[in-house]
Amino acid sequence: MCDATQVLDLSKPHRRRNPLTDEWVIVSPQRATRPWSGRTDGGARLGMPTYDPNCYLCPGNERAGGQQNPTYTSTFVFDNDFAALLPHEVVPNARPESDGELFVLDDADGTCRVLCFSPRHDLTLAHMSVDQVLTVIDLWRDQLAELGARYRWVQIFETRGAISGASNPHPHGQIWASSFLPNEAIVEMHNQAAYFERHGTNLLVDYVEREIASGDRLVTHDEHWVVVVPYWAYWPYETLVVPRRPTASLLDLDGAQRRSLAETLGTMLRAFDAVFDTPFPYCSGWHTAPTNGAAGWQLHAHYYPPLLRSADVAKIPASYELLANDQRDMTPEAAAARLRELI
Ligand code: H2U
Ligand code: ZN
Repeated sequence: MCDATQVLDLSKPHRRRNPLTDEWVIVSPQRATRPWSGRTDGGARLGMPTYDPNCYLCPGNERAGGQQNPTYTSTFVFDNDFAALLPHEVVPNARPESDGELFVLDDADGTCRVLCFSPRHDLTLAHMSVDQVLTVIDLWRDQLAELGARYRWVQIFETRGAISGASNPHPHGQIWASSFLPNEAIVEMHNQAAYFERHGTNLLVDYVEREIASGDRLVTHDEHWVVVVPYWAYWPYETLVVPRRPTASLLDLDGAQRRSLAETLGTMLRAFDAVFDTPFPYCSGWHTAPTNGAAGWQLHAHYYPPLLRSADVAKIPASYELLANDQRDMTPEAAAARLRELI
């Protein structure tokens, strides 16, 4: 029998709970040394041109649908030519015909857009100036203001790098706005509201102040923003970017918060790139409050970078994870310490 009073040894397998989703992750630090002869992927992009005549996002070029991009000089937005969600103007609202509880149907009303962050094909957010990143933040906010007037959820996101599934290295993100709340939004809304009900404060505001006090999982912070590898991180170098004071939406950011965000994102992204000396791939996006409001909601961005042990070895969700439970090897504390070293 084990001694029930013993303190859990965090260098041995243990589980941590994600309070945003109420899901658990298994942390198995002792496995990080196991041998590896699995998949590798091509890493760095060398000799990238500033303009690529074959890029469908570069200024002046033609897109797959036959549309021509303007010769834009800052940022540029267009409706996705292969949109996953379509607005009711295109697919009229119809009464969903579910067939009992086993065949449930609903419509998928929404708008999808592509956001070009810069006319420069070879740039990344990590290497843009603070003012250039500020124009991207303004673009996110303008889009949220416009689409948020029509849709309940505005998912702003960026997929970077071929390993993460990006179709093009040109610096860009996307927006999928929908009249329905997607799964992640429902779960985070529920858990933040329940915490707010219990404590009268925002879950993530309380959480990041505890992280600043401990320092164990901090990546970078200033008076406005905090970046941490969350206690419950799943991806090897996963981060959470959170404003320190209660802020529900990207639209609530004041000028000082916006400037600090531009600086903070740059600091974090350059540390990412330094981990394996390669442009770090990731899936990332903003969780800004549902546009009709949500109690206790705190604005935040998730960064989910898949790279694990080198520029070309990514974590792939394993069978046990798909069947049973998420699991990671390196501790979140070790990942945060590594990122701090690289700032
Ligand atoms: P990703 O690299 O993040 O997949 O984004 C590229 C998006 O651009 C993708 O959703 C769209 C694709 O549908 N696209 C266009 O809208 N027009 C094009 O000419 C090519 C790609
Ligand atoms: Zn391009």
